[in-house]
Amino acid sequence: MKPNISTTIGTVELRSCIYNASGPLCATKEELNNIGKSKAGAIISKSSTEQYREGNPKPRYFENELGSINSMGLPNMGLDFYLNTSEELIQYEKPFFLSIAGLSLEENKKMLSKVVDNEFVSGVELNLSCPNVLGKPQTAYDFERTKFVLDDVCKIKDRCFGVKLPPYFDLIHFEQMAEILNQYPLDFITCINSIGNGIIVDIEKEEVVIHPKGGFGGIGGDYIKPTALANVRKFRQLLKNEISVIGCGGIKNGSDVFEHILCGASAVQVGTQLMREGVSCFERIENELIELMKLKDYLDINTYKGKLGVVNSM
Ligand code: HRO
Repeated sequence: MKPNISTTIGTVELRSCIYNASGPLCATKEELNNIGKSKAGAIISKSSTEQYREGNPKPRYFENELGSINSMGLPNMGLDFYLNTSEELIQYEKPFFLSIAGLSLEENKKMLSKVVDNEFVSGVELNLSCPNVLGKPQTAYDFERTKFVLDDVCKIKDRCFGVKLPPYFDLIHFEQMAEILNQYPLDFITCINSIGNGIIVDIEKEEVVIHPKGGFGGIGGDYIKPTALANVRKFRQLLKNEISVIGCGGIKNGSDVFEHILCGASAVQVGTQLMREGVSCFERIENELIELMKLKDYLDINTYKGKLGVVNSM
């Protein structure tokens, strides 16, 4: 029998647990339609602000064989564009998630109130972790502020709703954040956003590789997989069952998906590899995951989700 890789986030059903990360190749109509036509299990938009944004000056994206660095600065078409596009995306018969990243709490509340009138958006991912807007801190590194934001936005949300988190590195921080998240009716968290404010060096030129912020930017790809897996694992252990964990970070093949699911992910998002390979990556990664599950005699992802073993002491 062919293994089943479907999943459910809140009440939203996905045929495949593999889809795109908010960010790469999901800002324009053409890009969103391409994800719709692909084997991705869902479509998520580039994080949206209320108004159109040009983003940071170029060059603002760079990749090498180990991963990527970006300081895009939230280039997007503005909320109305994504709400208007949502109707045409229903032809693909897969969920459409809207990512929002308002530059203030008021902006996020205003955008969420607008979503209430839209019947085509399946769910909302509130980005609390953009590392690249000058002068704006990553909200989810400020625990009190995160609670303040969730208090407000959870009063407005009317459908599947979750937050995109930055990576944490200290076990106490996982506990503090999980304690906050467990107080709210969230359907999911997505972890992780890029690791903020790294640098990649061009040895020949003896220079950084992107322009904004003197070369500092969010790191993605292979560089961040161990950190992503640790965040998925720790939050799965600490969060109530109603909150699904969506894994993001370093996924480029079927075994990467398998690792994220073993750590507790209910679904996974592909970022850097989507930029490299285009939307055909979804079919390839899906086939690789199915082959691996066949080898291991797993008929669906729930049979191994979160079941990562530990090593006994000698
Ligand atoms: O647009 C960006 O610079 C950006 C965003 Cl919003 C984000 O959430 N994560 C990232 O790596 N880049």
